[in-house]
Amino acid sequence: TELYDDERTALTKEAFKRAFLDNLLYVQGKFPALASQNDYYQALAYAVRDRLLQRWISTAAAYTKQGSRTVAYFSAEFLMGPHLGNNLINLGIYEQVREAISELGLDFDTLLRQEDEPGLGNGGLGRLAACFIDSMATLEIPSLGYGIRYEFGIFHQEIVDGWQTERTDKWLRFGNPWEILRPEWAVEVKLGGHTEQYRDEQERLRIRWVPGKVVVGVPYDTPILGFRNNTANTLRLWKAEAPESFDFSTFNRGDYGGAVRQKVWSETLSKVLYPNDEQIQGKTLRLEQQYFFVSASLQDMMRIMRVQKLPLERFHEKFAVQLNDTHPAIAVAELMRLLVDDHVMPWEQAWDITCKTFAYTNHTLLPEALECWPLELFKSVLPRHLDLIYEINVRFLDEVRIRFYGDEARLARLSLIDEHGERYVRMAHLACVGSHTINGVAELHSELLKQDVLRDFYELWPHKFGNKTNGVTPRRWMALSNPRLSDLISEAIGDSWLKNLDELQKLEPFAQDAAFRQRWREIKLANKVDFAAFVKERNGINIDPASLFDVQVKRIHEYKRQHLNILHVIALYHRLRSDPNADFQPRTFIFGGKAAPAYHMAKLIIKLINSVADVVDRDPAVKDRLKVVFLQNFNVSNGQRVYPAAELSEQISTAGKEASGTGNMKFSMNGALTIGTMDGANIEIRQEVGAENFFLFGLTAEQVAQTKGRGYRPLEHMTAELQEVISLINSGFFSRGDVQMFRALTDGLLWHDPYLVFADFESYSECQLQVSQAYRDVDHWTRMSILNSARSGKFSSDRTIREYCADIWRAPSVPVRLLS
Ligand code: 26R
Repeated sequence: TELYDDERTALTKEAFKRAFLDNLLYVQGKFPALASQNDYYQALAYAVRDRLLQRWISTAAAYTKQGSRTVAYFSAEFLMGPHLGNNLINLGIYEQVREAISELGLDFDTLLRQEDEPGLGNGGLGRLAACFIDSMATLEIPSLGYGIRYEFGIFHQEIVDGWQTERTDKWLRFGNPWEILRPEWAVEVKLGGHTEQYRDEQERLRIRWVPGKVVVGVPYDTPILGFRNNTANTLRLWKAEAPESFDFSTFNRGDYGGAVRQKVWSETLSKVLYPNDEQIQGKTLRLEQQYFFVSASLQDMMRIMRVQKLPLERFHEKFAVQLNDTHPAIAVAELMRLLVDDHVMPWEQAWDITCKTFAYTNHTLLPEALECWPLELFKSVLPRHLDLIYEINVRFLDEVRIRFYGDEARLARLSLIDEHGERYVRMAHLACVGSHTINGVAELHSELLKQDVLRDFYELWPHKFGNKTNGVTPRRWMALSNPRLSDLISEAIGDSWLKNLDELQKLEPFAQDAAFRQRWREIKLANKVDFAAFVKERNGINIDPASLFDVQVKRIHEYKRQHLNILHVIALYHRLRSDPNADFQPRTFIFGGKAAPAYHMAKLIIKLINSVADVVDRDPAVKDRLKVVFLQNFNVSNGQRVYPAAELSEQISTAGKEASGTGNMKFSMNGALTIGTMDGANIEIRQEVGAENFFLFGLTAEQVAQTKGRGYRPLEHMTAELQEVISLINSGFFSRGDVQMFRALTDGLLWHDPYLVFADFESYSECQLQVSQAYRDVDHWTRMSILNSARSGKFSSDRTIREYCADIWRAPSVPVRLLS
């Protein structure tokens, strides 16, 4: 007998239509006449899901049979973006399904847009995790993504009167067709309380953790498809719930209120994603979230070993765990606890297994982003882990003492406990000590890690350090988001580039082909027209598709210097007003990004951008030549619209501050040119595409350090034009006469600016002039654009994942055969 019913899951158009209409009735409970667009979306999603499950089961069977080595990617964030379009692309049925849906008289794009994207991440770090699990599935690497199923993801941004306001992100409101609940694999996680000694039946002295509370972690699984193979890996996200026993016992004592409070408290653990601002430092709930998902995941992995009848002594052979920043670093102590306390393994053996299991990726050099937990807080949440960390630290420092005889200062610098003033647990140090490999996310970043932030660890263990330059998945960021360009590329060089992005090189000769260049331009123009319609709908303003689309989309942060960009826009405005007949290349400046809710300066920068946008839009003197747009609620879905339409990509961080950047890669792949500093992966992009196809400006990381070393004095960099710009802002010109509104911003730039905006202003302005000139030579610009795409192969996350596999995980691929 056939295990799977072909009728139900066949990929033909007819079978698909039938499944879709069936689902409308049997899943959504609606007739076409009563169905909303969302009902149709849900019906479509379930039809696609049915077609994933066969792959998912086949993959599980193949991995179980082979007892494969498995990568566990631990991340507090997975910024997945919408699933439907991506799954259709990976299944290879996008066009077919589009036709089926339109033959049923429905608008396919409208249905795709119904999906509330799972925004379970802040920005770069969370989106990287999403690209990585896509690449692991495509490369057929057995892998599990482990994280938290936040009920509310990153907040929804709305601009009101130019200011950012936040609304909760209710992405689960209409249900989530992509996840499957696995209640049978729920686990208990302890928190708080105290520890005590006891003797077990064999009279051994042991430690018992008596928790103050217990929560249950319930796994929700989402299948992650490989691109046109049979692999469907798993993203396993934990939801926190109250243990039944707890509320029943409280209830039985007649304390209904207490039972409810217990339940409510338990569920807060997975309630909301923290936006990454400094305010999260020291938040008990944040540490509890981290421990919750890490403990649940490690217990789940031990269950898998039990099922596969593998002894725990082989944990590090079965699993390679990657720590996505220090957010999951508590895993080092938790694995020790599980092995030593629960499984009575000798310390030395447990430590050996632990160090062979973990590897740590660092994602930032910003000192304020390095996680440290006040000792008292840590102890109140994880009393047993604090003792384990002390023990790890004592043994670690013993080793250091012998290596660096008499160097007391070094011991203090390396210690897992910061003892200058209030005492803290240093999570980066725990991650370094418990990992066999430590990596940064771009060449420069990895070098700076060794020289700066992790210098003492580098001197101790140089062999642990390496680089893994980030990448992005070309499936979502080209095939799905830019179908016009992808079709042209496939027509020119075949379609295997989507699996092997280096093949884009084959486009190089086409840069010399006038007819091809013409089509390349037409596609960019069509994308710009689409985007202009979107802006009209969202912001109510008209932007000219013939103008240069200059885009900066990313989280708002002073180090990313959106204010450098807007100061330059004001300078252009000033030039146009001073000399109305000046020769001027029309430009549309597009901004987008969220500010952390408590980051006041970032919010002020948003207000300034919107204020300039408003003035410029109302001023007939600059009409059609200068436009500024702030795109609300920049997220994955909006990103998919903006990258294909961009012509100039703003990557203007202070050199040495942006660890890598990944938006920079998405732009370049889609044919935008970059104006950027020597920072993060910009350096490698420039290296790949060629210096002549990249607009470079600004101080290098070394010059930044020197400038600061000498004592940076912004006024030394003041030019006449910059003076005009600052005066205009301070005069209240952009704030209806309010001369105070932007004072905090301008004063910062004038008197104490760690990000050296003035120091780079002239170089930036000068470089922007070159951009405008280059844009006027249409053929030259198009050639540069084609070469940017053609030479972006390195920035596929497939390349990145291959390197992690070869150098860190040692995880071979396991092809999957479809069971029928
Ligand atoms: C302020 C503090 C609490 C904090 C700031 C920023 C906490 C967390 C973050 C997020 C960091 C770790 C992050 O997202 N880093 C980004 O990682 C990307 C993927 O590696 C890089 O491309 C990007 O350059 C880097 O900023």
